Amino acid sequence: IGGGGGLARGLGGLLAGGGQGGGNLGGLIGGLVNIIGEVAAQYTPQPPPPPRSHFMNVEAGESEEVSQFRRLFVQLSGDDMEVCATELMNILNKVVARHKDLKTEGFTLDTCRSMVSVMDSDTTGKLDFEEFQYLWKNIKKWQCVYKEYEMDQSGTVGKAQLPDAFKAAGFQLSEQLYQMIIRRYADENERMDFNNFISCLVRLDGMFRAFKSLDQDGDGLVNMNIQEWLQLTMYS
Ligand SMILES: [Ca+2]
Ligand SMILES: [Ca+2]
Repeated sequence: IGGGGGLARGLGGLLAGGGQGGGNLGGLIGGLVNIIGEVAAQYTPQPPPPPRSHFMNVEAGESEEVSQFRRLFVQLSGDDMEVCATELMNILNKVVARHKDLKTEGFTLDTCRSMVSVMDSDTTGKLDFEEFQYLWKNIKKWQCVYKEYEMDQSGTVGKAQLPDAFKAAGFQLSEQLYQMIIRRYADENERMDFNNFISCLVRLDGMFRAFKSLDQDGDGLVNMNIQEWLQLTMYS
């Protein structure tokens, strides 16, 4: 988008400038502007730069923390430079295997497919660097919240801690919603382990962002048809 949009704006500016300056010189400049206009109309924008060169460009000006994370991303994402659900599952399960303090049965492929679809803003079916970075930052943040709120011996977050834990994670929900979340994400003792806690928050965050992007005037209401509703709910 960046290349095409920038170019279009650049040409737009050039044409507008020529037109204004053409007042005195009349037809000559007018003719020139028309030619530029024709050239612009025929111009086919080049395809966006390949991921690798984009990747090198960004690397030049970024902090050590980001470039470290980028090196990690390169290792994790493989040749396609994108993280698919299986790759995400392997990464997350490696991480939790190293953190024995996080009570979890591990991340399933289905959970990871859901996380990828919720995070996949450009609908490529996989996570690029930006999408993955956003997800990873959140997981890191929510891992700290989880550690803070799993208070008893079980190492899980219970129904009683859920409102405070979610508030610390950035969400304030109604009592009814907490009930629903417990029903969907907790075990029969109404406790959430780490993978359920994270997948719930990833989805909640994604759904909040989806709503906000649809609610452009910010009045808290969205208008959608069945097609849009299904696109939103079936790819999540
Ligand atoms: Ca990959
Ligand atoms: Ca994507």
